[in-house]
Amino acid sequence: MTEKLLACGFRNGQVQQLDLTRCNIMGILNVTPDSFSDGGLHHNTDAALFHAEKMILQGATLIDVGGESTRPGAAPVSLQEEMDRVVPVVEAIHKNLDTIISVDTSTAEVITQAAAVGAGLINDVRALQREGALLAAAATELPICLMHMQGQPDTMQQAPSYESVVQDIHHFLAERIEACARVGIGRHRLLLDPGFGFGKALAHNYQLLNQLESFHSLGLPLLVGISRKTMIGQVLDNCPADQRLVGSLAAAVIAAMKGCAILRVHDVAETTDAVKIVQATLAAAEVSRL
Ligand code: 7PM
Repeated sequence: MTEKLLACGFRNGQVQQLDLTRCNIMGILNVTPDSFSDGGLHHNTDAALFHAEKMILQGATLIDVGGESTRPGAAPVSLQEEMDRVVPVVEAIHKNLDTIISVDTSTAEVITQAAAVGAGLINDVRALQREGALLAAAATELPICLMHMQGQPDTMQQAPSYESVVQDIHHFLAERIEACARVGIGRHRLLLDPGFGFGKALAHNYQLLNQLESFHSLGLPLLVGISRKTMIGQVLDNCPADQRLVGSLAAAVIAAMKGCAILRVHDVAETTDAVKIVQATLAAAEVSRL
């Protein structure tokens, strides 16, 4: 079974603990110039710090810093560029704000450098499959989120195809848990994410959301990112990203009801309120069993 607390690095000599018995909010902090939902507003460190502080005040217990745009059709980013975007922001947040910093990267060097300046969790959409990433992540001793993606960001939405999307992703994640074990990354350090929108057609995404609880059989905490994604827009008359708040909250409530430990979202204040209602509902079931 899942442990209660996840150790996410240190801050001022203290272990930073993440409570896995509740649904935590991870606020998205994009530091790409082409970030699809915030227009790259946080490209300089002060603006990034300001937005991170706002999300913490709104209820985020983690901040996910990402410097590589993985939106469908996105061009790859050079190592130096990703490093220059991500590392100063991680360092500034670590020095100034009391939060757990997640770093959204697949790059070994970024994993190492981000950990050295205060990252508390590695969030890899490629599940440590890039050259050197497994060993770099192992050495940090930090927790790692293993996400499923079919294909690569530039082409992944062209023809997503599965035998059974739920079973295929179970199989993939189980294989990556094994790969982690082989380099000494224990299960206690892992979180799993089915990767909504990453090489999935509309039906695949909703099958995954429908069957989300099936991933509990892998015995690890779940992280889910659905906020403002195309799968919301497609059900709502193809509305643009800035009109997907209500749909995103509905999806967040479904995922929280199904026991996910971390929700990765843009709209922190709104999602925090929605999840409080879920928590009250889930807690009531426990009370009635007494
Ligand atoms: C399409 C796909 C557009 C993905 C934008 C995105 C996730 C993530 C991202 C996720 C984890 C976005 C992204 N999505 N990390 N990074 N899980 N663990 O919505 O679903 O910002 S990038």
